[in-house]
Amino acid sequence: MALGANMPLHRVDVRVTLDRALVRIGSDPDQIRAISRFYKTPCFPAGAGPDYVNAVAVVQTDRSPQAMLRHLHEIEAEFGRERVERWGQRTLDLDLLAMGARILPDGATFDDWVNRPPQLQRLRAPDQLILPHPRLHERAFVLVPANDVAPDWRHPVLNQSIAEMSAALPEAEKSAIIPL
Ligand code: PH2
Ligand code: MG
Ligand code: MG
Repeated sequence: MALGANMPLHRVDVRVTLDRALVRIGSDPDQIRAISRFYKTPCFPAGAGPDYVNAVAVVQTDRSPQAMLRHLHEIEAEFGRERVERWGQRTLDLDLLAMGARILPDGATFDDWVNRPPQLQRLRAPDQLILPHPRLHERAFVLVPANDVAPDWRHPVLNQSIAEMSAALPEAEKSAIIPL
């Protein structure tokens, strides 16, 4: 799963927010297996807001994908997240990136979201859970931290590892992702 924040909560540094969120995410019955370094990353889309701090964690859970998504939304709410504007500023954003090799809801819907042009992506967020996350393979702020914790995980549709997808990113995008 991915963590991101670009707005302090009660004047608390976003790195502290991520630390606290990780404690919460790893609380019983779930377990955190690995945490990436924290990275300073330029906001996407460029200019839409302050830089983010991003990280990726591997979580061991028995929850279903739907239940995990609801759980992550609850934690976002506990950390002051208000869903006002898509891609706006957030105190905490928790994204489910993948669960093993699951493709949800199905390959055709996954393909549809992967191939959707950016203007349409902006217009409407998926109303159902899509796994793997349809933008995972193209975002340096996800792939670079993911490469710290799961370089060998293979994308079940694209059949490439995190290490391969990360290596395929344009150099300029990769070098903008700064370890903290
Ligand atoms: N998340 C977004 C929108 N833009 N940019 C960066 N750098 N990192 C993010 O986590 C991020 C973003 C929506 O979830
Ligand atoms: Mg996000
Ligand atoms: Mg999100």
